[in-house]
Amino acid sequence: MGMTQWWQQANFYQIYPRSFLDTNGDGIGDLKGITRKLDYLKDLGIDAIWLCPVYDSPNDDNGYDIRDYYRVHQEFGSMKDMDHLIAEMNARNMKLVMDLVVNHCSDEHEWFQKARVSRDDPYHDYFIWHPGRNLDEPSAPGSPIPPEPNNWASHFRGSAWEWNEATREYYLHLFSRKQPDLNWENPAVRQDIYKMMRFWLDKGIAGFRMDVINYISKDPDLPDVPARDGQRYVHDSRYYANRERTHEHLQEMHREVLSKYPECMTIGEMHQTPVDEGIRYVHPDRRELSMIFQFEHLGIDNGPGGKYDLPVSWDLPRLKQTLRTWQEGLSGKGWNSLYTGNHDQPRMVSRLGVTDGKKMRRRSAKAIAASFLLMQGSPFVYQGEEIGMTNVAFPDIDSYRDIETLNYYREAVSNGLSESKALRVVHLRSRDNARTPMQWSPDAHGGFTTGVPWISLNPNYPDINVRNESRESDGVHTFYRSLLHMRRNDPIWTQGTCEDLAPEHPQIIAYARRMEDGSVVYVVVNLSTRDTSWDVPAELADACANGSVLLASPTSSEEETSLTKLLPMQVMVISPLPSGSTS
Ligand code: TEU
Ligand code: CA
Repeated sequence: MGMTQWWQQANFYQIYPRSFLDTNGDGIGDLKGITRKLDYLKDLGIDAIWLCPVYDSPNDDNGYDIRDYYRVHQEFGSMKDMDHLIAEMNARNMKLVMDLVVNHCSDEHEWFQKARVSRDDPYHDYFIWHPGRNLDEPSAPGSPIPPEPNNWASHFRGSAWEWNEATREYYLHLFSRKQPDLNWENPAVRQDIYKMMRFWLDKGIAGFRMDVINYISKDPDLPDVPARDGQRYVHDSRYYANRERTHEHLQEMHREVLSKYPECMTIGEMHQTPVDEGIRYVHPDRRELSMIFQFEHLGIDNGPGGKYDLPVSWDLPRLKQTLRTWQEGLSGKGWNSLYTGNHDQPRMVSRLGVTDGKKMRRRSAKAIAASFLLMQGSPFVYQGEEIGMTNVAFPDIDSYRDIETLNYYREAVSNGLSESKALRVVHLRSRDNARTPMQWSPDAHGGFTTGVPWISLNPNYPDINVRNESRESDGVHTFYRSLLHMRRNDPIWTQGTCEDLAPEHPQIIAYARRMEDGSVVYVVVNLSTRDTSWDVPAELADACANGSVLLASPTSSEEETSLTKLLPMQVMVISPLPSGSTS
């Protein structure tokens, strides 16, 4: 793969700014709050931050609907605060990765405001329009509104098309109706986006996380997708995900922008993307992206109806197979990212772990971290994971804020699901599970705000918070900190390949990270709530007898542990070298 890049060795941390830290008492996290916590992040072992959108926005989708790409939303602070944040990060040798949301913008963006008025406006062609089903020309003013052009569903429910009376056309929105999709076939759109990217890169940011970037090209025929269980609008990414044109657009973006900033990194959000397609985005010869977020491992407990279906029991061999597919598939061909959650996902500790009882919650959070974040790739820690924050179960729907959650609930109830059943699904699957404020301390509102938080805290904050999890030796924060520092201290964690040592075992994740020179480290996790035993491979038994333990949970001072009979959620990271020797 050639020389190691900074982003291959970096530990990343994702910040959802609205919920991180509020410094002026308005109940909304802000840029000053992030600056204030840089030392906290540095100490945790973080090298770079992915910051979710902080641009000016009407907040229909909490900032993923951008009104002005060149302005900081006033509720987060000012451009001065942004420059200050970047300067303070530079002073600590930390890098900032901004969210690039260019599949769509807000309907309140100047482009759309102009576009929607007249078909003759130059901005009209910045968006994707259609006069209606089977029509080539807009129908006469005053005539009935024609049916939608096709049966595509919006990700946030209902049709992906919204009628615009002024031009007698529909516009496409894969997300909310306040997020019109941009027309990437128009070169002027692309040039405006590149200009905006240069503006931010010139400010000194280190790169971009690219929101739904694999959706930017749509099939120009806009065909119906096959009907499913009598649904009026259907989800089917076939006609807008991973199209050949998307790769062409990304190569152009690389030529015109990214190649001019050789240190910069990019990571594309890639739903619906199998590994062979993933390679095409990240293979260095193709000059598209540095890495991608794949989502296959996050679907393992989805019910048959997808994300908003009740979770089903998950299967460890299947999960390992997914992880292996990506580890082996990208090996030598591109770079992986490692992560277990983000601002759209329920908390992984609530999905794969046990969250009642302090001891098992802590062990579950650590077992999950060791299972996923020690493979090959760059780890991304989502805020709160480092203290084992869990899902929340607010007692009524009015406590929820997320558009996707509220639309799901409304539709489910109107389709006849009882309110209590719909709320149960929300508890398990809502994006707000990840968006409750960061729990800093046992003080009021978890130390997040002195005012009224924009969304309530998880009521478990007096127990689960940074203060408790970092002061106690078996705290989750203590473990994450050790793990992240360990990763940074030995190039084997960056460069070593990943070999699955127990593919079929129903409870154990065990893998070896190997270098060409023969050096090796081992990761062993019992990712289950029961004791288990296994046939320890000879090389690993040897390493355990003669080498050293680099990281463990529980630690030997907490409980007696062994490698052959593993306790629930036990973690052992083992080097064949005796302690004190350097590799
Ligand atoms: O998410 C893309 C996306 O497809 C998710 O909305 C998905 O539907 C679900 O939440 C996860 O299963 C990105 C952003 O991460 C998300 O916050 C935005 O709402 C969305 O794009 C639109 O910009
Ligand atoms: Ca604030």
